Amino acid sequence: MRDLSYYSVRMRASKSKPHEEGGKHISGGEQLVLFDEIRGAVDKLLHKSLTHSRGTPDFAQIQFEVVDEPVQVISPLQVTTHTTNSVDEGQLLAQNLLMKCGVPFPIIQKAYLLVEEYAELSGAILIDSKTGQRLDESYHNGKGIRVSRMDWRDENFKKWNREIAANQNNRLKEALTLASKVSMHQATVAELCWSDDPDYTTGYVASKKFGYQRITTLKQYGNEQGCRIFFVDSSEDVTKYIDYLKTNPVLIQWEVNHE
Ligand code: WAQ
Ligand code: MG
Ligand code: MG
Ligand code: MG
Repeated sequence: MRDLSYYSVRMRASKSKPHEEGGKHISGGEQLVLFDEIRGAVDKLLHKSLTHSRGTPDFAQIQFEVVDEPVQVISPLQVTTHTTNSVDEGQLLAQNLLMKCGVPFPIIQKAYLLVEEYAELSGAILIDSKTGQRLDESYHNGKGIRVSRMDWRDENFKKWNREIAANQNNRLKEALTLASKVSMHQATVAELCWSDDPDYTTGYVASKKFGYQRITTLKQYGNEQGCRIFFVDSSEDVTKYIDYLKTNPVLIQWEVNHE
């Protein structure tokens, strides 16, 4: 009988040492595929790890495991692109969008201090949207929470891309997949992200209410400092929230006729 289970395939690559020994994070990736697609997924992730603008790794780990939980299928967030002309303009817009999502300005300021303090993360920082306190410090040696077990089937993504985005870009696919999974959870107030890849300056603010708001200049070209922050409603159970981020399998699917 054909195996219809999904498999989570994950990669992490670093330089100098493995992540847990303090090595520099180079690249990570996660996919959710059928058994027959595991080889292709491993190949893709291997290629991603070996050809990265943050450098050549000397440690990498790729693993797969079967996923037992039922896969939840959700729509992608709606995408809006803001073309900005400077980092200042981009950052100001990001802060305004976060405030619209309900994150008070002093908390946003605290978040930016945390980003500078924890420049070398491979996951996301979780911040209490009311107090600015970091919520994930006791997990993963403070390296941040890595959202996993999510994907967007190629065919459906390509259809969406053709009709909506016209922007053949794997990075957008990965980020929108992650942001859609993260914003689905009621504990997420908003997400702020830009890449740690020196050659990519576009980032976004995402939320269930306002969708995926891309901003083209959130940092200077050449800068290797990235950011991924989830502003969290801490009246929710944070341990359960982290478990959702790491283990709940989610597939993105765009329906042509949905509203
Ligand atoms: N879970 C949690 N945090 C992650 C994950 C993950 N699966 N993947 C990356 N991060 C964190 C980690 O700290 C990285 O250093 C940081 O985010 C940046 O990751 O055109 O490419 O993969 O619309 O470099 C956004 C805009 C691009 C895309 C984001 O992030 C677009 C990007 P990167
Ligand atoms: Mg990525
Ligand atoms: Mg990166
Ligand atoms: Mg679970």
